[in-house]
Amino acid sequence: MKIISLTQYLVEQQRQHGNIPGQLRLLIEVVARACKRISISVNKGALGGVLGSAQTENVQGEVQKKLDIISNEVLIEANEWGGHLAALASEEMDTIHLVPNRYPQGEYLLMYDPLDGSSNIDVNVSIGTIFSVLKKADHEGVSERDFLQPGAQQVAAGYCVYGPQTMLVLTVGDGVAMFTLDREQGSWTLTQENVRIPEDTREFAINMSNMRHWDAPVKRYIDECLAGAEGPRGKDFNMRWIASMVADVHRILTRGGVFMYPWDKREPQKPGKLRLMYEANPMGFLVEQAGGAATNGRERILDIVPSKLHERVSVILGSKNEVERVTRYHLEATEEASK
Ligand code: AHM
Ligand code: MG
Repeated sequence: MKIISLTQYLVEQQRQHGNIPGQLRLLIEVVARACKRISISVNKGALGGVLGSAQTENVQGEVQKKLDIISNEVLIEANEWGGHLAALASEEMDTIHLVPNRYPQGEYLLMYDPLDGSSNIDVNVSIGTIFSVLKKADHEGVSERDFLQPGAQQVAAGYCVYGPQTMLVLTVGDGVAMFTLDREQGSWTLTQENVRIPEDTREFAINMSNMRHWDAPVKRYIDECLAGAEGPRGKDFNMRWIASMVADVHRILTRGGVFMYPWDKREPQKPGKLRLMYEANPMGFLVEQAGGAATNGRERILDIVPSKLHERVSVILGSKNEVERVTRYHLEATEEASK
């Protein structure tokens, strides 16, 4: 097998498509290097004293784990000196983080969920880092408002999954590529290109314990899946729920499926659990680039214009035909209600 490193892949992409200028290449390489460091901490687990709660809460009132905080700091330290960023924003920080004055300011804005799947950290189940990159509009200074661009404007997005293998999955708007961390070499090696999600699937991912709180269209879709070969779909479905979006999306990019974290009645004022900027947008971009679809039940995730940094959203993504079906059920319910 011809070994292609992440650097070589990025350089060749720039040569062929001109879509990875120098600052963006540096940004992606720096994020990938930070993920290697996070991976080392994750792998050490109890031996590194990194498991358990940090006894703090983030801006959304969620208890932070030690590894949430460590990963956030690793990503800040890695990114602030390179001259490629104007600012960054993280699921674990209240407001945006500006590049300190002593460093040059770059063109890009980085958003991330430093360690997704927090509830799985202490039980040794796959977790990950998710990131999204936007270009800052060309004007002096930077504020939170610069970040409030729809996901369709992302210039790059990806995640690193810390599982049996550590993998980096990346899009720069020209398909999806996967890299596996070679631990002996300490390098990222291209292991799959042109990732494609099958349009149809027999596998869904949703937290079934919330069933009684779901909206009617979600219930209709899952009921039909559960009815199996004897039901309206005429086929049996399988279910998976890892409770790490990174791991669930990784499975979908690998073999198809539909992932849903819909709005539900537990906290009706919240549009959903997952965050638009750190989770739904980057995953939506990757899934679309692999031939899948991503909506909030009514509109394409990547078309949503955010109104605040930590905005939440209902998420349905994965195999195209299934996502379209769930979205159709939502639209039919709205039409029915307005009659
Ligand atoms: P986190 O960013 O605090 O880890 O929360 C996001 C995670 C997703 O990875 C996953 O899909 C979801 O929360 C699981 O939620 P639940 O425990 O409600 O099933
Ligand atoms: Mg998360």
